[in-house]
Amino acid sequence: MPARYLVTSALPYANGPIHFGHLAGAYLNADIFVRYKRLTGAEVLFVCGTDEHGAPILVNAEKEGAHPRDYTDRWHQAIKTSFERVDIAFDHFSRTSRPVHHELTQHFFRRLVERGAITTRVDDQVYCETCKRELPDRFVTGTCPRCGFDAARGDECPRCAAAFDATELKDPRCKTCGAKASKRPSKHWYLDLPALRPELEAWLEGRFPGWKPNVVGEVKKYLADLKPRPITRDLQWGVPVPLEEAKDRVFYVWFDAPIGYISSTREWAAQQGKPADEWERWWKDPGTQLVHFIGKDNIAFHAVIFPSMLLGQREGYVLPDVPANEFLNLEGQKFSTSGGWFIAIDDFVDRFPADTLRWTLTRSAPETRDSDFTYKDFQTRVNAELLGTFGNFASRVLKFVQARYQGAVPAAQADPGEPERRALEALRAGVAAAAAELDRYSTRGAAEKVLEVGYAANKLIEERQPFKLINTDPAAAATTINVAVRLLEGLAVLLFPFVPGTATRLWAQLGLEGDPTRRRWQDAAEPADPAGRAIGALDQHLFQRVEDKTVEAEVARLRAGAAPAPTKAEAPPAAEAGKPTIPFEAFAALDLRVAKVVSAEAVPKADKLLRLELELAGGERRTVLSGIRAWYAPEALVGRQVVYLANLEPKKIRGVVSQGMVLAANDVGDVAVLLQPERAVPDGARVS
Ligand code: B3M
Ligand code: ZN
Repeated sequence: MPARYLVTSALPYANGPIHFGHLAGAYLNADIFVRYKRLTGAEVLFVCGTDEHGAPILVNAEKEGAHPRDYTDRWHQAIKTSFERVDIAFDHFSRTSRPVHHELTQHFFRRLVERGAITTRVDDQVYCETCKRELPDRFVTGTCPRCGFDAARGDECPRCAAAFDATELKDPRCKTCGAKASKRPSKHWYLDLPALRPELEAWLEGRFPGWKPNVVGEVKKYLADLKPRPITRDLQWGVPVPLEEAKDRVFYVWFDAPIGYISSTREWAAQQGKPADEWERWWKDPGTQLVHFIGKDNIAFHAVIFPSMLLGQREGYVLPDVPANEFLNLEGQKFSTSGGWFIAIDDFVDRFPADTLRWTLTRSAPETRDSDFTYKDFQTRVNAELLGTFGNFASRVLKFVQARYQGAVPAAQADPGEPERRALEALRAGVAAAAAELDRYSTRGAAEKVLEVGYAANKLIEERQPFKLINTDPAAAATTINVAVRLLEGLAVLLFPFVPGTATRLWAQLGLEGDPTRRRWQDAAEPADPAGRAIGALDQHLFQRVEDKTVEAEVARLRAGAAPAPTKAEAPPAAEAGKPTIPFEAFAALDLRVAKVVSAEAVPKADKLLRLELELAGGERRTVLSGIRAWYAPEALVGRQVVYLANLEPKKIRGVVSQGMVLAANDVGDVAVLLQPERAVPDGARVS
C-alpha cells in the first residue's frame, strides 16, 4: 500500500457556481478519500484550483463586459468559498492564470517538441474580419449543412443532431458580432498522441485490471480512434505558445489545464517554504500514488492525453489512477447552470448543515451509473440515517451517562455479554469493510458499511434496554453503556471522512481532546476502555429533522428558479429573432399530436441523442431520435407526455429511422426544455 498519495480533483472552470453535480462527481469523494488515508497514517497532498482559460470563459466575460481576468478573479474566489463551506479541504487551491502555471505549460510544450511529439497542420478556420480572430465552435452559428436549420451551432445541429466541423456550416456567422464569417488557412500545433502510443499502452495494460469498467471502456473507445489533437487556439486569453511564429496563439485549455495539478503542487511547496525539489517528491517518486478524481466526461483527458504528455516529458513522472464517477441528476433532470436547473452550494448551506449534504450525496453517489438527487431522498437520509441511526444513539447514550452516572462513563464488567461482544465485532468488521471500500475509491460503499455499524450499535441498546436494566441489574446496564460509548468513539472516527463537522462535535461530546484525527482509522476498531472519563457538554443535537413542508418548499423553490427567461445577452442574435410569415395552410399541414414516452434510451456513439418510443392513440407507436440527452436522463422521460410532430419526413440517423420530432424550447441559455401539455390528455390528442 503506498505510503504517499497525491490526490487531485478536476479543476473547476472559473465560469460559474459549483453545484451538487460537481461535488458528487469529483470533489466530495476526493475529500473523503484524503481524510480517510490521513487517518490511516498515509502522507497525503490534496491539490486543485480553478481552470481559467478557454472560449466559454471568454464568451461569458464578454457578455458581462468584463475582462477575463476580472471575471475569473470573481469566480475563483466564489468557487473557493463554496468548497470551504462544505469542508472540501484542499491543501492548495491555485489558478491556471498564474505565472507558475504558464511557465510550466510552456516547459511541457518545449519538452514535447524536443521529443518529436508535436506536429503542425494548416487547416481552414472560420474567421471574423470584424473581431479579427478565428472563431472556435462556440463563437459560430450558421445553416446546418444537413437539414438547413439556420441556427445550427459551430459543431452540431440542435435540430437534426448532425455533427460537423465549423468550416462545413453554410453562411457561417460570428456569434459575437453577427457579421458574416469567412474561412482562411491557419497553422496550428498538434499533440501527436500516436507517437506516444506504445509507452501509453504499455502503462495502460498494467492499469486496466484495477480500473472501473466505465473508465476502461471510455479509454478503449478513445484509443480506437487515436489521432493527433490540436493544442493551440487563435485566442488572446490563455497560456501563450512560446514560438515566434505562434505569437497570436494560446494553448487549447485542455492542454494546459491538467498541468495545473503540477503547478498547484509547486506553488503549494513554495508557499510552505519547502525545498525547491519538494514538488518532485510528489510527482516523480515511484512511492507516490497519483489519483485524479473526475467526472466521466474527463476520462480521455486524464487517462490518455495527460498521461501521454507526462510520458512525453521523459522526466519520470508518476502516472494516475482515474476513478471517474458518472453524473448526478437533479430531481430526474440533468443539471444545467445556464438553464437554472441546479442547486448552488452556497444557497443550500445557508439553510442546511453541510454534513447533511455530504452524507446524502455520498449515499447516492453516481459511482457506476448516473444517479439522482431528490429532496425526498435527502429527507430520508437525514431523518432515518443521520438522525435516526447515529444522532439518536449518541443522544440517548450520552444523556443517560449525564443523568445516571454523573457525567462519567461507568465501568464494565470483566466479561461483557453476547450482545456487547456482537456489537464490538460489528465495529471491528465495519472498520475493515469501510477501509476496503475506500481503498477501491467507493465512498458510497464505505458509507454503507459505516451505517451498518450504526445499526449494530442501536441493536445493542434495543436488546439490552439499559435505561430499564439499570433498575434490576445496574452492573449489566453499566457494561452496556460502557460498550456503547466505545462504539460511539469508533463511529466518530469512521464518520469523520464523511461528516467531519459532526464527527468532531461528537468527539467533543465524548469528552475527547481535539478531533477524531487524534485516532488512527485502524485503532477505531479497538477503542480503549473509557471507564471514568468525563463526557463533554451535550449542548446541541448532532442533527435536526427535515420536515415534509421543508421538502415541498425546496422543490417549489427549485422549480421557480429553473430556466429563467433568456436575458438580453442570451437572446438569439437579431438575425435569428423572427421567421418569414407563412400562410395558415402551411401551419395546418403540420400534424402535431400529444404522445406518451413509453421508452427512452441513449443512442450508442451519439453523445447528444436519445431514442424515444412514443405512443399515440390506439397504441400506435413511433420511434424518434431527439438531441435532448444533455438535459434529460432517459429514465426520467418514461411516462411523460410530449408534443410530437407526426408528419415530418422520416430520416435515418446513426442507423435509426427517426419518425418525426418532439418539440422543445431552445436557446434557454443553451438548454432544451421539452414542451408538454399542462395536464394529462389522451395520447394522440391533436395540437392546433
Ligand atoms: N475544467 C472542468 C470539467 O470539464 C474542467 C476540468 C479540468 S481538469 C484538468 O469538469
Ligand atoms: Zn465577429
